[in-house]
Amino acid sequence: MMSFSFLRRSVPAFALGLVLMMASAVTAAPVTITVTIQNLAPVNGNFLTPLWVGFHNGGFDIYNPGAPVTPGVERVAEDGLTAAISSEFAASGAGVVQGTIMGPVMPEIAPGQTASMAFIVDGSLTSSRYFSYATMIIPSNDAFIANDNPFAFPVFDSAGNFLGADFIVLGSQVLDAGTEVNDEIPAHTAFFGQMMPNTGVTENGVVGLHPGFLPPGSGGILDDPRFMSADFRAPGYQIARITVTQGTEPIPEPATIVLLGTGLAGVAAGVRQRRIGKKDAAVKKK
Ligand SMILES: [Ca+2]
Ligand SMILES: [Ca+2]
Repeated sequence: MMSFSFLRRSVPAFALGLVLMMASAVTAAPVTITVTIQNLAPVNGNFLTPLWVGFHNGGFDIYNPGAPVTPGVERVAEDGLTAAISSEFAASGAGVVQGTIMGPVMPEIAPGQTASMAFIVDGSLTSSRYFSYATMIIPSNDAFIANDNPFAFPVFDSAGNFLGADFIVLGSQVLDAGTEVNDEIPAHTAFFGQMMPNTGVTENGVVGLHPGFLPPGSGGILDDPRFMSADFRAPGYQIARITVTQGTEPIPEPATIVLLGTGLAGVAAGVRQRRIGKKDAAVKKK
């Protein structure tokens, strides 16, 4: 009898616990976030291939300095192709949300151009807590940028609050995948005359900082007028700014900030809400 009354008394408490759990699940609803990449190279500088990005639990490590790359990273670094790294990401089980962000005009992202894509992620899931990226520097044999440390960019904290990211990748951080010899022969060099992917002299090397392009006068990339300013080893050379922001808008533009400061915030917020509402239905390529 005692046990029955105990049960009767504990039921409301248990039910309350359930309600609270459901309430917290509602607060941690999926949110829309936008990844934006801006090519910061000067005119006649480096282009970038479509940017691969993924959200994960910290268990997806793109590369390690001094070690050979995976086939997926080789395809990014040599040809800017992301299908293989996407498969590796999916197979890792570290995350479920990923994408490839194309340039606004052509797949490549030209100097000065900005490209972005919206994603729906649930920050309450550890599987969406960290952000990683990889893209190829073109033209090049196998130059790329990507984060070494999978925990480098927590875009949500442990409670699921959005943190975002905003960082600049410098030319001094460009990597050599160690998979293709840097001969800069046009027929071997992506975006420089190479007609087929996976062509070039195999290097059988490991990932390390890129030594830079062949010096001007040696018939390499820097001797092509289209890429005369592509020496990313030049002091202060910036490759890209990458941001992860909440909502479907990329980096706030100066005009938006002025608007917010002059009391038109309500109008701006209304416009923003409508846009978000529209894009939630089919969030993908912006
Ligand atoms: Ca690593
Ligand atoms: Ca190389």
